[in-house]
Amino acid sequence: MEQAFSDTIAAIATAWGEAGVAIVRLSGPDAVDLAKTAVRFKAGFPKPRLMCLASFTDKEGRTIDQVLVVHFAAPKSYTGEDVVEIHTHGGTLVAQICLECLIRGGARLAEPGEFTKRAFLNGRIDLSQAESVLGIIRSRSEEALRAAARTLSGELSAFAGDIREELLTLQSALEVELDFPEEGIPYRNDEDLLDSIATLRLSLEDLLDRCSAGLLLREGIRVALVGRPNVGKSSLLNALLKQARAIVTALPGTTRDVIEEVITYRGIPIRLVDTAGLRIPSDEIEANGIDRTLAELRRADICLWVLDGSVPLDDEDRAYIERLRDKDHIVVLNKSDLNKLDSSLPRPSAAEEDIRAMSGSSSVFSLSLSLSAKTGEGLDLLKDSIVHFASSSGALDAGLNVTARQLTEIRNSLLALTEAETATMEKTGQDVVASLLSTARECLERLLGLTYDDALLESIFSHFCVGK
Ligand SMILES: Nc1nc2c(ncn2[C@@H]2O[C@H](COP(=O)(O)OP(=O)(O)OP(=O)(O)O)[C@@H](O)[C@H]2O)c(=O)[nH]1
Ligand SMILES: [Mg+2]
Repeated sequence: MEQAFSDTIAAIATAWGEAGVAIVRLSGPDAVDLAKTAVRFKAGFPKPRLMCLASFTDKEGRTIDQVLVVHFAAPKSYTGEDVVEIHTHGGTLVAQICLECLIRGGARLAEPGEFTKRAFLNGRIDLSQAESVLGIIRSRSEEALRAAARTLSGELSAFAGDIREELLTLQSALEVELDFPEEGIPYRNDEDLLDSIATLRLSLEDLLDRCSAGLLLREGIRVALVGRPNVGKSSLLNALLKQARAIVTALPGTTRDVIEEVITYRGIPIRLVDTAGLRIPSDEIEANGIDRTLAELRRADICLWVLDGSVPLDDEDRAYIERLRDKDHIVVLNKSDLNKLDSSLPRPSAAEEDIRAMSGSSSVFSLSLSLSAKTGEGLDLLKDSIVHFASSSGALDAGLNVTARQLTEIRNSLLALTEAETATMEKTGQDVVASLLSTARECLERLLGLTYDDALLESIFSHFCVGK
């Protein structure tokens, strides 16, 4: 895979705006020569990996800035090529002048992600590691960052690489048998084959779980606040955000559209989605809002079914809760403060028991708790429960940060492997099984970037920023 590029690329690697330093990065065969034309060193060009003070001068030789320069000699650099970084003072003006000077000298302005693309094409990292660099840049929470770091360190590649090798071994064994049936006893009997495929399927399912968990950490746990009008969904959103984001009134049907905001709790992003209350709509706008609520309910990782806990449940409440049976959910009994004021109202614990008896099949996350959006009582418990939900899916310690593309490849690989398992069970024929194993393997090869085309690289690296 080793590739040598003849041109040298340059870009500002730091963000625009006022800052202590800005970094101009060069990579390619002329990186050192180009740096020498732009900056002057008192004691010669620095040894690799040693930072050295230098002056950056304009066309007339006047000093513009004191800079620090570091050289990473090929192949021990991010890109595998000669890399030179010039650290100027920030904001961006000096860095911009320095970059223009390097371009005049013959460097080419780097495209988005081109440094990382070179790292990949020069065999320094594989494609899944390259994509996890993007995950690190985009992480908005510590847990997501840790998941991206695990992927960058090669955990995903090692895991998927092992499964790919085993698929290859299995497929070759089957193909040998198909090509040379006269060679005697079949290499494997169907039970052995089925065992091997099932083991691989379990590994792949495990990988998919870890990657789904990683995606959860990066995108945030999607939490839909759903319920009948006036139960306090928007009040709960505002209380969790600690700001009056959504309009709250005593009139049922206040919220018409979907409102989405993110909070971070214990290092985990939680994406809160407030929705229009569910009821028979009174006009077209509300009907539209309710359609969106139902879509959000399907899309969410977990649903907060909000109830007014100060009034007894009625049949409509029961019917709604029944429908939540197969969705991960927390039943929130809001307005607990009112119960304390009026002791004649039903005790919340009684309602909780009622709900516990009704909601949740054994395969979903199901919980009920009472709280008050008004006083804030019980909010921490709610946030802890959401995080608990995330950790029960294994997200926190083992999550791997993947892109949607990578997740699709893993899903497709699993799909092909499951079909191979069925085909083996139904004795459809070893040629069909071999071809399905091959499809499963190819998905993993695209995941790892063992096979790729320009369009794929373009679609991956165009999401990067310039200078990375
Ligand atoms: N006492 C008390 N009142 C609350 C609480 N939460 C909300 N309310 C009140 O309940 C009413 C409805 O609150 P909203 O937050 O607008 O309810 P909603 O579920 O978003 O209603 P829709 O948008 O119409 O579906 C308002 O008058 C709130 O002040 C609570 O915890 N305690
Ligand atoms: Mg509302």
